[in-house]
Amino acid sequence: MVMLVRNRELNDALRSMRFVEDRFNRKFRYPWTFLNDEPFTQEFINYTTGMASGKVQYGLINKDQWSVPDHIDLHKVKKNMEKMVSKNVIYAGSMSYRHMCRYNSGFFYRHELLKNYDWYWRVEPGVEFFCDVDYDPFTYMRTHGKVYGFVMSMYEYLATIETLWDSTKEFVRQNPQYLAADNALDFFVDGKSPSKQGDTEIDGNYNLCHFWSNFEIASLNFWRSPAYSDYFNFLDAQGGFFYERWGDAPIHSLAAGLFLPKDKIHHFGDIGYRHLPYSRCPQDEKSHVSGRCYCSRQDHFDDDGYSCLPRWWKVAGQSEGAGPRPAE
Ligand SMILES: Nc1nc2c(ncn2[C@@H]2O[C@H](COP(=O)(O)OP(=O)(O)O)[C@@H](O)[C@H]2O)c(=O)[nH]1
Ligand SMILES: [Mg+2]
Repeated sequence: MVMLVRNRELNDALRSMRFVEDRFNRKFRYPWTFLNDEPFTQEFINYTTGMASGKVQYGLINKDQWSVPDHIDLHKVKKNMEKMVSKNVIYAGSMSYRHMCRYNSGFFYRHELLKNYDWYWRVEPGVEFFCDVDYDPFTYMRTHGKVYGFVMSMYEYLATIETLWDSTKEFVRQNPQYLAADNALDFFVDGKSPSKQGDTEIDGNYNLCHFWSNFEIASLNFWRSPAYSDYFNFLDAQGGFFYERWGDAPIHSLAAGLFLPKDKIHHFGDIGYRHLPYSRCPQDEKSHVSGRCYCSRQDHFDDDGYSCLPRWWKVAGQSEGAGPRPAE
């Protein structure tokens, strides 16, 4: 269980932990890893240690992974930030948000404390889990050959990633070997027919669909792979983390969708989840009559107009709804 978090978010961190522990982890006792760009306070450590059912570890982020690289033109960053602020783009004026997105994109999986792990579940402060998870999702991922797991999917704000798609296309042009056969390009580009083995280029316009990365259950080794490392380094050299405000969500999503066969991406249809302003609640009767879930079925982001999940169901060839509940 991995949480990147600030000291002042202690209460929200405890709230997320309470949900995760009650719904899942008290049976499994997976260790928690907390990461921060500043040292954790003793209070933060004491309270989160108390809430955890398993081991806890606290990591400080290296300064050089949370600072502006030398090749970035700070004058241009400032000018672009002001432009984005005037357009009311969310988090447009925040430098720390940019560091956070870059860290989640390119560094967390290389942290010393995660060195011995293959899998992680990303938990953010202030989220809620509505349903018991009474099987081990890590085991599910491993035994079913899955690499990336998500719960919600939606459109990104174009103003935050204006050149991300062009950069991604350029990266794939230069590195066609990384484009997976049977990738999920048709999730990102409308009207695209499913890509076939032997396709070495991607084209079309990005529809902004991505997996919401505040929840992720995924393989750390995918981010450590040559394909993703090269992709991150390429993007970092473009400077879009600072000149724009590239988020880790579209970057993780594009990488998973292009460098993996789509059947390695898993939608956790059985997980009830809230990260404001959205929540989703499994719709199948069984999840409710069994008492497994406590949530309102009106909290149904999946087929909201802003959700990309209907596209995912089509791309993945899955029927809509709560999705199959993994066998225990
Ligand atoms: N240590 C640290 N964590 C941060 C910082 N900014 C954001 N985070 C964490 O990064 C994640 C995303 O930030 P959040 O404020 O939830 O952004 P949002 O979900 O996109 O609205 C959360 O886990 C935050 O606790 C920061 O400056 N320092
Ligand atoms: Mg958040």
